[in-house]
Amino acid sequence: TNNIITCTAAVAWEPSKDLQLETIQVLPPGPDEVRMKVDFTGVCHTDAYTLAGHDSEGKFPSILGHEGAGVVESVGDGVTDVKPGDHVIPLYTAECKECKFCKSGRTNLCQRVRATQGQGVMPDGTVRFKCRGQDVYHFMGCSTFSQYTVVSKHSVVAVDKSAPAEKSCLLGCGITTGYGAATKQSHIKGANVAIFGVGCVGLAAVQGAKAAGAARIIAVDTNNKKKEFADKHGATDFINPLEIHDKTIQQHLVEITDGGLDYTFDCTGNVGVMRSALEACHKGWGESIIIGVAAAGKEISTRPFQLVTGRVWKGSAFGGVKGRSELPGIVLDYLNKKLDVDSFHTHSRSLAEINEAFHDMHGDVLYVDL
Ligand code: NAD
Ligand code: DAO
Ligand code: ZN
Ligand code: ZN
Repeated sequence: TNNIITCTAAVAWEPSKDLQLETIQVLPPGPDEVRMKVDFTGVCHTDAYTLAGHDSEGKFPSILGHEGAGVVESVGDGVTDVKPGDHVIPLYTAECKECKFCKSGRTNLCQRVRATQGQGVMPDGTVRFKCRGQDVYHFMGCSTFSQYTVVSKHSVVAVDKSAPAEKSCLLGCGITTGYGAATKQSHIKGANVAIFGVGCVGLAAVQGAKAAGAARIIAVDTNNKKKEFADKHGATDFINPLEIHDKTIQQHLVEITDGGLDYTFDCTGNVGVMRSALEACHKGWGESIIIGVAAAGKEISTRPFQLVTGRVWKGSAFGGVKGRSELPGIVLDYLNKKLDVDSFHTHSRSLAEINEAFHDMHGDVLYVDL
């Protein structure tokens, strides 16, 4: 089908302004491209960050959104892995299976479409969105705040049709990020773990740690309202660092865990928390995984002796998950009730209310009905 689709999208015209509902034109998919109907999308802090103008790669006007689910409408030449009618999740971390990164077996950070994705264009350097006669940029290779979008074939995966899209969209970013980061740590079975920040990402990490058989799972959050959620997802302890006096949170954690944690995860994006998480690790082997994204220009620090004495500082994006190879299995974990996704779905809104969804995000996980 070589037609142009006319539909509605929420367009980010300029930084710090509300998104504007617009009638847009979505061009047909080119070679190696997929056009999909977006049924549902989540709203993530990264969308808000870019809209606020903090993202150096942020381009305007653009269509934001990267946590979506929907159905393939049409495909361009050279697309064999998905077909019209397939239920799909777009991937902001692509997987081409052919580049040096994909073939390394050591990372999920495919670089095949990375440069153009960062510039807000398709791999051929052009865009598939038009609004009021103007080109509109893509975002993170996904642009899910539109009823239809076009993505690279490397940036989309078909998943089980029985997964409800208003839930499975959440696997496009936050939940997979936390769950993947925890389940991919090779020695987490029987381990003592601390998770700093139990929002969407941190709670999913709690679930991953539990699923992988961690012994003790300590949730650390400055908001006491998160205790109930942490307990429900499998945390064994909850600590509010604001209630620890006369010592640091890392000193307290080291004391109550006979020398420190085997694994810690930062799910806050706060560089001070990242330091605490590293220093709460057990001497000799404890590993701290940075998941949170710090504000532009922020730097981490610790005394190098922390690393000399065996603690390891590392990080991951999208939970280290290879989207096309591994996300269908995570959707099955959800369908088989090994992974709870339903409880992350707290609010429903129409596309017309997307700005309200942004304004509400600071307390809750949201998704938008397109
Ligand atoms: P969220 O706002 O839902 O959760 C953050 C939690 O941290 C909240 O519960 C908050 O109370 C808690 N917190 C804040 N300051 C704290 C402190 N000093 N000590 C302890 N807890 C504190 O956010 P989220 O959606 O879960 O995302 C978490 C982070 O992960 C963000 O920085 C986000 O940008 C990042 N992220 C990273 C990836 C990745 O691929 N690496 C993907 C998605 C999101
Ligand atoms: O440079 O190859 C790369 C990948 C960069 C993307 C890393 C994503 C980090 C987390 C994004 C925030 C959540 C959407
Ligand atoms: Zn996100
Ligand atoms: Zn690749």
